[in-house]
Amino acid sequence: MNKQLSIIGVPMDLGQNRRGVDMGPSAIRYAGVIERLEQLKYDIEDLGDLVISRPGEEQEKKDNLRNLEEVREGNIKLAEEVDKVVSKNRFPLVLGGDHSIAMGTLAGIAKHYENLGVIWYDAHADLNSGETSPSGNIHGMPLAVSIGIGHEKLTGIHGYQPKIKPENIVIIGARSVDEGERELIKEKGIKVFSMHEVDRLGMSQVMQDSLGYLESRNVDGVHLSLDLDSLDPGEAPGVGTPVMGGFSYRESHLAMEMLNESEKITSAEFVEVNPILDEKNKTATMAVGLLGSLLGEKLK
Ligand code: 5AB
Ligand code: MN
Ligand code: MN
Ligand code: MN
Repeated sequence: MNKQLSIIGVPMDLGQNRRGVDMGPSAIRYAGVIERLEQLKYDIEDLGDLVISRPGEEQEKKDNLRNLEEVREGNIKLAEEVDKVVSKNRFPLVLGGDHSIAMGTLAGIAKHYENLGVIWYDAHADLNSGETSPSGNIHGMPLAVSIGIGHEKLTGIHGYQPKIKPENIVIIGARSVDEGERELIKEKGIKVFSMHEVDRLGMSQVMQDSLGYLESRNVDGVHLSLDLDSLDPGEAPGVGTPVMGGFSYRESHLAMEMLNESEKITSAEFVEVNPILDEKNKTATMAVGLLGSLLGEKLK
């Protein structure tokens, strides 16, 4: 694992319609992320939080894309920051904010790779577009946008597209997938380990298969995009779009440890922590625990 790590907070909540997820970076910082990584002997550069501009007066939701201009603008800034971090050969760690920020993170990272792989650890597939979305919320679209599907104002962020190939994606934990997303998964042959597979095979096998799949794709880097709603809402209640039947903290811990052992992860983002909906900052604390395992915490 690259021990030179840069942290970027992104207080973005415009990709969905529940306030509070913009406080995610603060909550994760408050849960002790920096101290935790310092103990693991990382050389940390904290770039602070990006400034996300608020929408002016209440806007009309054009093309079924809520806050399109502001979400685009925030992601353009994020892509530039992440790009600089990768150019310095540092590991980018992005703290959200809602999941729409994955568009900017991937835009900044992917141009540095020939064949980037992505692990999407989420209760959802985030493969909607304005045409298929039941909500118009852009946090349900970043994976589609990153493979070049969606509004040009989003797919074109950072001046190139697509960012990633659909066959280099592994979705883990999906249990709430919309009709249009299902079709896209089929059409593009996207690899999905839904909750069904995790129940049948167990997390250990699923992680082994996921890593094996990406290896067979000859990826030259792997980005982990971890949405905290992948966890069961009973354990991690501080998320805006909870879906029951999720991962336990222990299962996710194991997943993170296996990713660490693989030494394949080259960038990561932890998103969708909403402290207003949380209980005593539990969800942010879990995010920090998982991050610790991902980045090498071990008992022996
Ligand atoms: B999240 C839903 N598919 O598009 C939609 O939390 C939920 O980033 C999206 O995974 C959830 O609105 C987006 C119903
Ligand atoms: Mn989700
Ligand atoms: Mn998500
Ligand atoms: Mn969510």
